[in-house]
Amino acid sequence: RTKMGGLYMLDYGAGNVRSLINAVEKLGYHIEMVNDPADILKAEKLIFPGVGAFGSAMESLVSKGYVEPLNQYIASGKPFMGICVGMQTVFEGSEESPGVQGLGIVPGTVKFFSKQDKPVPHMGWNAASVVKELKSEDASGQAVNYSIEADSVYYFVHSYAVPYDDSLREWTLSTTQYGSEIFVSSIQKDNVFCTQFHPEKSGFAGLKILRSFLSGTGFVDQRNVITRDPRLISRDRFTKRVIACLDVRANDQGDLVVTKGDQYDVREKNTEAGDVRNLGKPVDLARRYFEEGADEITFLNITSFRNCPLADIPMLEVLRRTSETVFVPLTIGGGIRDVVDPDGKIHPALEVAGEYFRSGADKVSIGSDAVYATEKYLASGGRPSGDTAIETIARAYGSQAVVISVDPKRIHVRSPEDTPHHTVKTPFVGPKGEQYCWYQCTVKGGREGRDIDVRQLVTACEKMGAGEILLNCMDQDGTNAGYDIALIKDVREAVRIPVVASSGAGREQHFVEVFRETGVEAALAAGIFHRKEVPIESVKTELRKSGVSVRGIDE
Ligand code: 1PR
Repeated sequence: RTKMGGLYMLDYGAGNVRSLINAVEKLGYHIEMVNDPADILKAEKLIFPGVGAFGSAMESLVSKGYVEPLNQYIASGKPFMGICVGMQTVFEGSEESPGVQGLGIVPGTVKFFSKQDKPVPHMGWNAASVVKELKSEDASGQAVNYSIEADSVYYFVHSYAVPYDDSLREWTLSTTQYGSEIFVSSIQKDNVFCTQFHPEKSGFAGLKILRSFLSGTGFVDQRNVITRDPRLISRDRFTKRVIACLDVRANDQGDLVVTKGDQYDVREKNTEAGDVRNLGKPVDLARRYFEEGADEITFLNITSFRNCPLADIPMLEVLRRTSETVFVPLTIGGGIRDVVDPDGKIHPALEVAGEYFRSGADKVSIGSDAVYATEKYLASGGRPSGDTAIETIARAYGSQAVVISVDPKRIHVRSPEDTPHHTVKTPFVGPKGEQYCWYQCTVKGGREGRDIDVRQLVTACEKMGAGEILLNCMDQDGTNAGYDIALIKDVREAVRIPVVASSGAGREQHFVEVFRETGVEAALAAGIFHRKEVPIESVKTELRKSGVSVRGIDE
């Protein structure tokens, strides 16, 4: 391990910084946490990975007495790197938190993305077009672009950004286009380097950027830099995501294994005992999928409804170990709700989620509890109560960190008039030839159906602050027969947040079909990857051939 003295991270405890620590350590550096204002002035290099809302980030800086030393540090010319909200705080303010003053090092205000032409948050992989280059080799040897490359894409997750305009020209290192908006995706001037995207979550391409910051001198002489007009080179290169999902549970011997059901039944049918199907070890499989090009990994702890003490320690350990080798976003689902320890101690869902974020999760996925929250929401005539898991977690960690996992089941009807629920015309006709169905929400891993439909659930959850929908379909799960296109299309049209299609993928063409016909942002599969029937790379090759933009494997 290269010991670089004086590398510090400014953390105020608002989310997943473990991934950044792991990324830095993987690159051979040791990083220390800032514990008090004096540490900031001691630092030789400083990284500020902001998470959560702009206002709470600034409030933490103020209350901890970090603002003054931070300004002093930056003015001293020592290398500074801000990530995501850490970048936003160097501006003057943000529409997210009106009236809250930013550090004001860079002129301009962070603005909300327009939802007119695209889902918000901007969550996924997009390019960063670098607009600065060196006139000649810089004497310091620092690459002006910090290894941001034209043909790579990087992981973004945010609802607010700084729109590009010419007053920002001297600060803008790269711009990114999302829909019709061009925003500043990284800034660089003298010793300041910030990215709106997450290098620690951007695979090998992101690690290169971190390495460039860590190993470089961190200072670029501005007299040596030329800037191009971003509007001439921008185009939207937002990609569709391919997600590998690992259903995890303890087998009958008590070991955590990756399992996979057929329509949610995970027990072997050909053994007398009906053992839990074992498809591998969670940490190893996640690493394999990362290396094979998965854009995201989702873990679902599928038996979490059988009360287990906080925080199902083995699952936390799985996350911690996974985040040491996997540098793409990690989602964890199963058991995100208020839990009661065997000794009666209550842990609110917010605390449970916090444990997962600190262990390396970027998002939590809520299943059963989202159904109960929706029931409560509907019963109160559509008024959010403010105290559900969705709301409390979204408030503290941001909407982008809250995924709703939906486990619907088809209920066939002859005609839409036969049910008060929202129906869809389905090619999967019912036992009596019914051509319509409504999608019933279930809880407890599909064991119990409730009287609400998927449309009710997703629209209510969006209002309560969820940032993404993970849309399963119990009837398709494990069938390899393709996604339920009608269901997915219906949900895609009902909400503005990103939707992940799930259940039923059996071959490459199914991914092409689901993206083309529904417009979803991501498609998830489990069985075909676990059984090595279809490699992730061939899914992406097929998608690319069909004109769907996807991230390549960058190493
Ligand atoms: O209710 O918040 O504790 O969450 C429980 C979570 O566990 C939910 O996200 C629920 O979807 C999941 N879950 C519970 N039981 C099962 C089961 O299979 N018995 N897994 C289960 C559902 C998830 C799917 C699967 C796709 C793709 N499986 O995401 O990975 O259908 O499969 P395929 O590509 O092989 O067709 P809570």
